Order: sequence, then structure tokens, then C-alpha cells
Amino acid sequence: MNILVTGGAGFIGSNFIRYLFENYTEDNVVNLDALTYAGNLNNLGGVSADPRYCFVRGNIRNQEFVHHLVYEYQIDVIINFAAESHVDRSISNPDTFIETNVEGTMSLLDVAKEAGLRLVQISTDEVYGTLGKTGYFTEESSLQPNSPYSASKASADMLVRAYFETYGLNVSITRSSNNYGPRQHPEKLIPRMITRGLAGNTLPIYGDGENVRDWLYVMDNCRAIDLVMRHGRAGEVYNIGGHNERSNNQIVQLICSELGISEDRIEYVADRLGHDWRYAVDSSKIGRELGWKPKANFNKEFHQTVMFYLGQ
Ligand code: NAD
Ligand code: TDX
Repeated sequence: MNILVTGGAGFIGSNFIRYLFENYTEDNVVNLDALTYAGNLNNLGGVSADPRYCFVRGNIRNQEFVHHLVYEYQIDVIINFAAESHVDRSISNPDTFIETNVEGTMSLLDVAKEAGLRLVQISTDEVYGTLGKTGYFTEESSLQPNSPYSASKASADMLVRAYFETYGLNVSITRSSNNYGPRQHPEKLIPRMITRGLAGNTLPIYGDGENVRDWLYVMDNCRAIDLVMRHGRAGEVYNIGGHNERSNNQIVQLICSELGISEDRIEYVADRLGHDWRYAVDSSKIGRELGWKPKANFNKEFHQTVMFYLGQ
């Protein structure tokens, strides 16, 4: 297959390209990435010389350009990772989130429609809003996004759904929980705490730190996305969860222990506006239909993740 990966210079996209090349010999990848502040070609070290790989700098909103790429490289499927992905930035500057996450997805949908291609939209569990202490989001849960970021991702999901219902476009959506692993931008909780910890800085936890996230090892997510790309049903949504719920306090305490630094470095700071309290997804559908379940041992992969950032 000839696969157009958008946003492949970012965290999950770059790990996904690695996953493909490690597991398949026949696939070719075109990585289309605008190289925003979040894109880093060093994430593709070791891959960039592979004859199956090609990097193209460009914006997913540039429909004419994407259209040209699809024909030039005879693309079979588009996997859309490209996004503005940081909730805090969406609170201070929502405009680019609408431009990339909504208009950019719309542009790709139009190209896929015109060329008759399959498209997999990489979405997030944040579109469902927040949970209390119990319960899980299923694919049938209502969309109740609370941040400009999650509202932009939910809007994109609605467009994807509409292109399936209206034009019969061959689309699937994945909604994963929080990913951890190598090559994540240092603005996100885990790499931020590690890099600040190493630099001797304070470790800023928002609010009381009791917010809960379900941590999914990035390679488990890549394996799930690959299954959805090849075998997922058109018009369907697949939740992907790690079954590793931890409070932010627990995560930062673990980082302190991994780095051998004192928890006195933790500083409780002003809470994030509209801060979702808990995310947790029911991923039984992808287990039932595609035989996926998370394989990673959390403590082992968390340790490896810390080692990765220590080595940088
Ligand atoms: P990231 O911010 O690390 O990477 C995003 C990439 O997209 C960057 O390389 C950036 O340069 C590129 N990009 C941004 N705007 C672009 C544009 N207009 N045109 C082309 N490229 C553009 O993000 P990530 O953490 O790897 O997330 C990837 C996807 O997965 C996103 O759609 C995100 O919403 C979703 N997601 C992420 C997580 C997570 O925990 N990181 C969880 C669930 C879903
Ligand atoms: O400095 C910090 N202190 C802190 O307490 C940062 C950066 C975060 N936090 C808290 C906020 C969240 O409760 O940690 C938790 C995780 O924060 P982020 O790493 O910003 O992730 P989150 O907001 O949960 O969103 C992530 O998962 C879902 C990704 O960034 C999204 O792209 C994805 O859709």
C-alpha cells in the first residue's frame, strides 16, 4: 500500500511510521507535515533514508497540494495525525485549532472523496468530555467536548461522519486515551516533568493533581491504528485505551522516583481552565472486532520512556 501519513513528524505519527516499517516490507509512506513548532524531523532518525519513505513539507489545508500528492504517489489511504494537539495552547489561542483540526480535516476529506480513497481520522477520547469517579466512554457516548482543542477534534469527527453518511466515503475514526512513550513534545505532562526535573526546576501540577488520565503506550496505539487502517469497518469509531488509570499526582511521583529527585520539587499551580477530571474508555469494540488489546507493561514502558528522555 501507498500510505499518506499526515503529521508524521509529531509524536504518534513518527512512532506509527516506525511501526509500519518494522512490521511490513511492502508499504510505502509519504509523510506530509507542516513542521509547526510540534513537528521534528529528528523523530524520523533512522527512517528517513529508507527507500520506502518520503517526506514532503506542506499544510493539510492546502487541498490542491494534497490532491497533487495523492496522484503523484498513487496513494491508497490517508491517515490523518496532523493536528494542533495541546489543550493549554487551545485555551490561549484557539484559532489555529479550527484552521488545522477542522478545516484541515475537511480539506483531506474532500481530497479523499474526489480520489475515492480510504481515510482514517486520528481523534481523541477528549471529544466525550469528562467522567466522574466511575464509568467508561463507549463509542456511543455523546460528544461533550470541554476545551477548544477537544471541540475542534469533535467538529472534525462530525465532518468525517457526515462524509460517510452523505457520500459513502470509506472512513474510520480512532479515539485513543493519553499516549506515553518516546518522541513526545516536551510541552506534555510526562516529558515536561522529566525535562524540568532534570534541569533542577519545579514540577508544576495543575489544581490538586487528582485528575485522572488512562495512559496508553504509543506503540500499542500504533498497532491499533494499523489494524483499523487495514481491517476497520467504514463509518465506524474505535476507542483505544491503555487500562492504566493514574492521577497526575501518581505520574509525577513516579517520575520523581525514576529520576531520584525529591517530591518537594512538586509545586501546585493554578488549575487549567475547564480542566476535565477523568478520561477512561471502554475499548472492548476494537478487541471484539479486530482482536486488539494493550500489551505494554506500564511500569516497564514508563521506565523505558524516562530512559529515552534521559538519553536525549
Ligand atoms: P503532535 O503535536 O506531537 O504532532 C502533530 C504533528 O502535526 C506535528 O508534526 C505538526 O508539525 C503537524 N501539523 C500540525 N498542523 C499541521 C498542518 N496544518 N498540516 C500538516 N501538518 C501539521 O501530536 P500527537 O501527540 O502526535 O497527536 C497526533 C494526533 O493524535 C492528533 O490528531 C491528536 O489529536 C491525536 N491524539 C493524541 C493523543 C496524545 O496523547 N498525544 C491522544 C489521543 C489523540
Ligand atoms: O504542566 C502540566 N501540569 C499538569 O498538571 C501539564 C502540561 C499538564 N498537567 C495535567 C493536565 C492534565 O490533567 O496533566 C494532565 C495531562 O496533560 P497533557 O499532557 O497536556 O494532556 P491532556 O490534556 O490530557 O491531552 C493529551 O491527551 C489527549 C494530549 O495532549 C491530547 O492531544 C490528546 O487528545
